Amino acid sequence: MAPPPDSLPQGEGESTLEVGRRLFAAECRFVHAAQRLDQLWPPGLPEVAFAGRSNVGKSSLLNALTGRRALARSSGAPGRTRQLNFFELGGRLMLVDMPGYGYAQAPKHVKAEWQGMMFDYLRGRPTLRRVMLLLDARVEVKASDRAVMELLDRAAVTFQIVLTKADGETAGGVAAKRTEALALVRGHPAAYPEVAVTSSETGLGMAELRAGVAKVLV
Ligand SMILES: Nc1nc2c(ncn2[C@@H]2O[C@H](COP(=O)(O)OP(=O)(O)O)[C@@H](O)[C@H]2O)c(=O)[nH]1
Ligand SMILES: [Mg+2]
Repeated sequence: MAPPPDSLPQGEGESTLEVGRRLFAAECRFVHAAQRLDQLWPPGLPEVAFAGRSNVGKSSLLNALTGRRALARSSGAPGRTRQLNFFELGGRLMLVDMPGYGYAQAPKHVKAEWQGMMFDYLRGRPTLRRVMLLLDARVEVKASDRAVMELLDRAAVTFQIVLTKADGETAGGVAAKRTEALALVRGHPAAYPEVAVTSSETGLGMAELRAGVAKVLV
């Protein structure tokens, strides 16, 4: 039987890490930015969205995963990405950089607008295969993180917790955070049973995360 068109054939004996490496070695290009729901890219390729609080490291992680320094703009000023940015990877997959949530200093109506769009996207996107939910390894889990996990449970969208900025925390601190994240996973039916530990600065966990993203195509 022919494989479904978006499947990624795994050569005999090829490791999942190699499949991930190969997927991310393909060309990745920015295709679209949506400021509002009615501007979303038409659903087509399977999508993997990167969500998390403002400044958690979403854009940096996308850049590190794809090995491009400035594919997704990363900035020191939190709350600047207020759009859904769509990046096509190798004609197989869409990577979606989401606006951050939980940034307190934005004007209320602006926050409501872009968080409304984000929630609607997460709830209703037919092609959304997985959400990478980023949590800062150095910071406690916030109410807004829990709210998003509950929303993803209700929408039955599988999410994987990804700890970011592990380079900025002690090994013991990262281990404690991972244990906390694994406990969260057990409490959320939509959570994927693995927690990724990453650093966009050092490249820690990138090969594994590429493999994790590639798995949605199998
Ligand atoms: N130490 C460290 N800083 C990081 C890492 N990833 C991102 N940052 C910094 O965190 C800030 C926010 O990153 P950005 O990717 O723009 O976050 P976003 O708002 O979630 O897209 C920037 O100043 C980055 O340089 C990391 O792995 N380690
Ligand atoms: Mg960003």
